[in-house]
Amino acid sequence: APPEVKRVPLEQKQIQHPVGKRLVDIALKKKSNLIASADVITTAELLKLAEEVGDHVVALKLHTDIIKDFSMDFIENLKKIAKEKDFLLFEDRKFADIGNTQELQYKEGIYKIGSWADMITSHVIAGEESLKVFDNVGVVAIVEMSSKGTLTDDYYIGKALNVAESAPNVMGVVAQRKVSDDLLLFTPGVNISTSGDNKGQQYNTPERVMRGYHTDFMIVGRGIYQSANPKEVAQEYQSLGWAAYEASLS
Ligand code: BMP
Repeated sequence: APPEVKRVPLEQKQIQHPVGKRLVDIALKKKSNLIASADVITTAELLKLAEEVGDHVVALKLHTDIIKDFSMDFIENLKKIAKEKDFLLFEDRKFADIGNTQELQYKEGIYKIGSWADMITSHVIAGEESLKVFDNVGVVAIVEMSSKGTLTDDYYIGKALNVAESAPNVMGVVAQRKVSDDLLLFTPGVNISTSGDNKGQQYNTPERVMRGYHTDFMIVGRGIYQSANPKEVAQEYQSLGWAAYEASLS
């Protein structure tokens, strides 16, 4: 068997991006590598979830375009909770267009993502220059997806990583493997009670993503927001994730 690669502890990582540094500081302070994905469709549900899981997460990931009653007042309320409970707002917009269009999608429309998000996701399919439009935010580049049959094969991942590593506003990548020493790694597709859904999602355990992939942050959606007690379950994921991270250091 090949020798085990040692993982670099979070506090020793050479993070360049200010939002990356903030995220790592929150993680070390809270002893959490958990990001909850709040894929609910009303602002009331979302604010309730934010209150319930806020103490246990480093960031709350959103898909604002699925919310029926989105408003800037809602964002103001969410920002208050984020400030009080110390977590970042992460809009999972997965931009995938030319720079000019992405800029409009980022700054304009109903959501005005650029005015409130701490972090956003973007595909890198349109090349490095397309990412320049994302200012005052931490960009998390999608280099590999969790779903069955994804087109993100080794060749794509290598090319996508080159783009991500050369763009200064990229703070991390989404992937299902250890890909980069310099960028933070985010891994969705984490669930302790099921191995997938019937729409192509594939799940791993916190143990697997922390010890096997050396991921920095695990992203949990339905495992938390569809549970009977999101607060308790978020706390459970937090403990499992942090214990697995600590175990992966030795
Ligand atoms: P769930 O844990 O309910 O399967 O949710 C996973 C979340 O992570 C969703 O919001 C999805 O959009 C996102 N995601 C993913 O599942 N796989 C990826 O490769 C990239 C993602 O952003």
